[in-house]
Amino acid sequence: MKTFRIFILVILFTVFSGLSSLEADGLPRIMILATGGTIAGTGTRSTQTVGYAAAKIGVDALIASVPELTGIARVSGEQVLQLANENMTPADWLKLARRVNQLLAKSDVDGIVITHGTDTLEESAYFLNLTVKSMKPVVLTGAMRPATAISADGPMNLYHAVLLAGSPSAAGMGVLVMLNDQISAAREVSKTNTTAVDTFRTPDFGFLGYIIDGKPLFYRATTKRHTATSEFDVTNLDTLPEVAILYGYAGENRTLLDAAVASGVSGVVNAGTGNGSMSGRMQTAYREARGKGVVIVRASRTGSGFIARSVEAKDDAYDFVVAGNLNPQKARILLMLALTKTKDTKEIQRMFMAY
Ligand code: DAS
Repeated sequence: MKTFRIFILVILFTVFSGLSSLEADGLPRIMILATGGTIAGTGTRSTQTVGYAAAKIGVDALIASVPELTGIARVSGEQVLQLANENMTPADWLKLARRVNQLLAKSDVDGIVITHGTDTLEESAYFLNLTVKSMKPVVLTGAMRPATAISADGPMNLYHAVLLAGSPSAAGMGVLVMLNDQISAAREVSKTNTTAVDTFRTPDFGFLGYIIDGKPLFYRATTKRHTATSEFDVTNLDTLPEVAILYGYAGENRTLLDAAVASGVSGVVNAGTGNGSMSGRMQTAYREARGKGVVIVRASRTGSGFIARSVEAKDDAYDFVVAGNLNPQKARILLMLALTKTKDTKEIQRMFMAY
């Protein structure tokens, strides 16, 4: 009996001392999911900042290149994709969303960092903002200079992203984008410059906060629904409805719209001129497309501002939806997800105001 008691005590001691050594450092456990992009890119010389090869370095090498990470988090990595991210597809978004949801459901994962190419980073970020079912931090980061460049921006961006993903202040803020010391909301941020390191901007509202000397400082939050309060669920989806974006311009003709409709798209986002305006000729074409069951969303090519209903087009009469202040590429994502739930344009318009 005595031996048995000692045995139990030894087991309990082993378990608890094991647990306490696991948690003794108090560091958040952050999973880094790598998808490629310039942050994992290599050039042939240290001064090369264009024309390099994206998506060459694996996640372990990325983590190893920032040894300072061991001081702020217990980090592990997973190579989910390895692409120049202009090759990202909706199937990749679904894969990423599923993996993020699986990982965040685990009690030993406190936050996620996704390393991503900057070209489509805002699209993946907004897709995850609408489909991740957790309040735990999810942070996307990338780089404008390849890992081999003098003054590469990737290592500091990765360090800041891990810091942010491990910070309680980032919980419940929606999916975040962390580059160039600035914290931005997935819904609002957009790549605005082809090569500059300060390319990620939020027209109209500005960024949410920044990291100063290792501390995330938030100054505002987005008021739109996201993550844990989102009604969209992609758990059982293998594909998303096809939605095209068509760019408006002076003298536009209907050829591309007709081709999109003939190809069987479920929706079209018009990146319209100004306040989402369309010529009389294009209004007729879009109205006819709507008559064939295609959902039409009016957005703007201007890069900022709100599309008002029934101002530049007869939205009520023609049964169009307006994008609010979502840019066309984000309006497309919301429409794709909306169409997984409904074809009712009043419902879809409600979603455009809520998200
Ligand atoms: N082509 C880009 C991409 O992978 C490069 C980048 O990451 O900035 O998205």
